[in-house]
Amino acid sequence: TETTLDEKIKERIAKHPCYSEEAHHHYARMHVAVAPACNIQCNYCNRKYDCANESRPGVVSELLTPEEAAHKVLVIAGKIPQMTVLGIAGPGDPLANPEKTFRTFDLIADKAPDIKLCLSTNGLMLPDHVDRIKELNVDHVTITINMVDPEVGTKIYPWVHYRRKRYRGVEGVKILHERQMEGLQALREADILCKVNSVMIPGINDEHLVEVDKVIRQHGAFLHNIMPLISAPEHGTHFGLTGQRGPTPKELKALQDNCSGNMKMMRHCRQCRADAVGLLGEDRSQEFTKEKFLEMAPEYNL
Ligand code: CLF
Ligand code: SF4
Repeated sequence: TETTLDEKIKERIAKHPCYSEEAHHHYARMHVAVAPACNIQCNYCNRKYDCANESRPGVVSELLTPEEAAHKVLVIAGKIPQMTVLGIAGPGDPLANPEKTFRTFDLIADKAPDIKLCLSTNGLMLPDHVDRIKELNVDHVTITINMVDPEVGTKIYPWVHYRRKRYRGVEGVKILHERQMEGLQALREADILCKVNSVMIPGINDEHLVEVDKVIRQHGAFLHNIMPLISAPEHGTHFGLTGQRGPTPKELKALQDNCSGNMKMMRHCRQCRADAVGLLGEDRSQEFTKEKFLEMAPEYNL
C-alpha cells in the first residue's frame, strides 16, 4: 500500500541531511574531494575552483587519493557521531573520474558499511555506472539538470567531451540532455533516490526551470534543489563573459514556489564545498585538512 511505501522512503532519507529537511538539524555529511577531472564545460564554472553544481564556487578543496579519503572518513566518523553520509561531489565530476570515485566508495563500504554513500554528477556518464552504483548500495544520487531544451542549453554549455570526442554547441548539449534523461530513468528502474540540482541563471534558464521541474518529476526524481548562481568576479567565478548576475533571494523563492507541485522542493541547501565536513551550514573542513587528519588515527569502530 501507499502508506508502507511512504514509510520505507522516510526510513531511507531519515538520516540524510540533504534529502530530509528534518534530518539536517541532527545529522552531518562529509565530502571528500577525490575527483579532479570534468567532461563538460559549464559557462559558470572556473576550473580553478570546486565544481559549482554541488558546491560553493570560489573554493578550492584539497585533492585526496582514495586511500587518503578513506582514512579521513574513518577519522571523522569516529569523532563526529552524527556523521551519517559521505558524499563525493568534486572538485570536478565524480563520474569523469570513475576509478577514483569507486575505489573510494569501495574502501568505505568495506570498512564503514553504515555510512551512507552519496554521489553528485552532471549526468553525462551516469548511464554507464548505474549498475555499479547499485551494487555499492549508493542510495542517493544527484544529477545537475539546468535545461531540458537544447536551445537553452547552448547558452549554458559551450562543449561536452564524450567518448574521446569534443562536441561543441547544440550537438554537445543534445548528448548531455539525452544522457541525463537516460540516467534519471536508469536510477528510477534501479530504485535509487534521485535529487536534481538546477542552477538558476537569471535571463538564461530561470523561466525554463519550471519546465525542467515538470520533466524531471515525470521521470521519477525524488527532490528538486534549485540553487542560485553565485556570480562573484572577485572569486574568478562569472558567467561566461557577460558578467551575469545571480538571482536575488526573492527571485529564487518565487521560482521555487512556482515549481512545487507534487515533488518535494529542497530549500535548505547550503551550497557546500567539495571537502565540507559537519552539519549543513557548519564548516569544519579546516579541522580536518590533509596535514591534520593524516596525523590522526581512525577511531571508527565497527
Ligand atoms: Fe553532499 Fe550533495 Fe550528497 Fe548532500 S551536499 S553530495 S546530496 S551529501 Fe546538500 Fe550541500 Fe546542498 Fe549538496 S547542502 S550542496 S544538496
Ligand atoms: Fe565545472 Fe562542475 Fe560544470 Fe564540470 S560540471 S564544468 S566542474 S561546474
